[in-house]
Amino acid sequence: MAATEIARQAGEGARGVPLSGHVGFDSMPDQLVNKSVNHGFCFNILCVGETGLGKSTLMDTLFNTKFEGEPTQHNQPGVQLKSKTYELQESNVRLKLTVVNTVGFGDQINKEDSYKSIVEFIDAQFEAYLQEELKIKRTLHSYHDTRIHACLYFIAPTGHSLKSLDLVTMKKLDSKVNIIPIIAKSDAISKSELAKFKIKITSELVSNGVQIYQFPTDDETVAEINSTMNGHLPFAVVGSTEEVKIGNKMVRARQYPWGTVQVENENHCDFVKLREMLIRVNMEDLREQTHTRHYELYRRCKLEEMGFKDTDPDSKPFSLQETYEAKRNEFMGELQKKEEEMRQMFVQRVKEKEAELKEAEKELHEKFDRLKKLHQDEKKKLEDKKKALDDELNGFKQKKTAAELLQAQTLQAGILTSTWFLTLATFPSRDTRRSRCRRTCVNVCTCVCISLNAQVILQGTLNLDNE
Ligand SMILES: Nc1nc2c(ncn2[C@@H]2O[C@H](COP(=O)(O)OP(=O)(O)OP(=O)(O)O)[C@@H](O)[C@H]2O)c(=O)[nH]1
Ligand SMILES: [Mg+2]
Repeated sequence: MAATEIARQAGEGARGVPLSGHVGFDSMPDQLVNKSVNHGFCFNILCVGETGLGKSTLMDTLFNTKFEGEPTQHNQPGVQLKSKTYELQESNVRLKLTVVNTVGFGDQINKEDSYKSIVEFIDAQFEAYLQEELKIKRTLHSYHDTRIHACLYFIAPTGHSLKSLDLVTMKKLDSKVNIIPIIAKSDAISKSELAKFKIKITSELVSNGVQIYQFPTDDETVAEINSTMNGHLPFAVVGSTEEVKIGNKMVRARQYPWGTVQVENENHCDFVKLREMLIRVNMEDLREQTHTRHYELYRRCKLEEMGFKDTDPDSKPFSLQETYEAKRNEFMGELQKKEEEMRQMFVQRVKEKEAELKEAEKELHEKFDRLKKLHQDEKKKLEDKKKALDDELNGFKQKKTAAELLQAQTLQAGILTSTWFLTLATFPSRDTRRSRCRRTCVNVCTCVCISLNAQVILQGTLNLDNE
């Protein structure tokens, strides 16, 4: 290579110098290959498609193995993403393959939100990678990169057109992942219908602005095959792990009463084209596109959202430190504002609470006064009642005394009368009789008087009671 050519390739600012002999850095590509082979590769495929469209069968057919894909029921409440990672080895190359399945996709009556969990899953993988990148102690060389490198979008072989669900989902995913649309179970449509179906799908994708992955044509070694294959999209595939003897060869095929569909026969379906493009020719490009295009977009949006930018308003470079300080000041300002707002709110709440408490206190005082008055009234009533009862008791006692007195006097009068009659009978002397009789008369009269007096008192008491 001429010195000028070397200088041109090295770019401006570097001077090309010719070598006088072999140095050895031409082994760099080999070193790179060896390093990559030792480290191993990882590839992540997302299969989006309705339940039972042949996703698991196609994965098994593509990698010539049996992954543990269980059939899904059609009664899922929403779309769930299930990922499984497998270690594969071919010659001395190890591949860490992750297959992500959209379980329950297209099974709900309302399919409006079906794409959401897929978008969230893809973003979550980007976020995990970004977090790893932003760590102070990064371990990206040993980090298991789970970002989706290829999304195989399974289209049902209706022969009509794309469903709204397909268009909406692909539109939501096209800026996040490399979409490769494929017509699943393509043995279900005739050759002429399939050709029309492909044209219809392509025109619908174009008219709806859905960006599907284009096999790269910038590398001249694969430019021709890739541009031819771009014209065959979407690939119409058939999957099968069943082996059938055709001639003297065992081939993977699907057998029907009317004939056999050979999976790897390019006249029967595009399975071979898909395998060539996905695995044998463009696997590295898919990985690269994921990192340089889709992840880069996610990272840029995320960092901008966080307030990071490359240039200030005057288009001068803005360092990370400056961005951090600007963001920090902004944050502190906001924090202070929030603190002040909260303080004001607290004072306001305290005032409100105080007013409420004062109101409650006032109400309590009023209630207390009312109860106190009620109690005093009640007390007065009880005292009056007690006084009346005491008076009644005193009256009763007086009546009892008078009654006892009357009873005693009546008894005494009776005794004296009996004594007088007895005296008359016992003392015959006239004088004695007269004096005794007089005394007895006085006594009787006294008794009668006392008795009458007692009766008057008693009568008076009764009258008083009646009043
Ligand atoms: N006609 C036809 N049938 C297929 C094809 N691929 C798979 N099948 C059949 O379709 C049925 C479902 O295949 P799966 O591979 O389990 O489909 P799936 O999409 O993984 O299903 P879920 O994981 O349950 O959503 C099976 O009976 C397969 O044999 C195909 O290319 N053509
Ligand atoms: Mg499956």
